[in-house]
Amino acid sequence: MKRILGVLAMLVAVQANAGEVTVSGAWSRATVPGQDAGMVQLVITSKQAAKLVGVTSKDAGKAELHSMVHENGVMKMRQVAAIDLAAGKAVDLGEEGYHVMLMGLKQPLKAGEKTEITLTVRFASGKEEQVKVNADIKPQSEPAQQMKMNMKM
Ligand SMILES: [Cu+2]
Repeated sequence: MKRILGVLAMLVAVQANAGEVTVSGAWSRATVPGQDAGMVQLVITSKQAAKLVGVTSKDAGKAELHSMVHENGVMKMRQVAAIDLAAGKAVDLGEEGYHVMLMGLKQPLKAGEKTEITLTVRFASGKEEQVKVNADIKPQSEPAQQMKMNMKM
């Protein structure tokens, strides 16, 4: 019994040390020649109520949080200051109409490689957490991905 309690205590300790924020399924599409911007999609979950308030990228001159909105039948992208993250809820940026925009790419996004972004999450307490994310770069022609992009755009 003591041993089991010890194991449980260890598990609890490991969980407490884990970040408050988890990110999964981060991906971007490979760029075509001449394209110097890219989008990253991901699913983010915060244990506490928080907001995604910023993003940086070493691979791009500038990274921003963007929304996509339909306006008179035209899809427009806009920078947003923050994206709400309800406690414990997995937020799929794509499904919510958001994406991370990479502008002024320093090099093409090549399929099979990864691009790293750093997200800034601000909790209700005001405390912030930086979350490094490696997004998989997928080929242009991957059917499943194209389908997804078509649905979003
Ligand atoms: Cu955008």
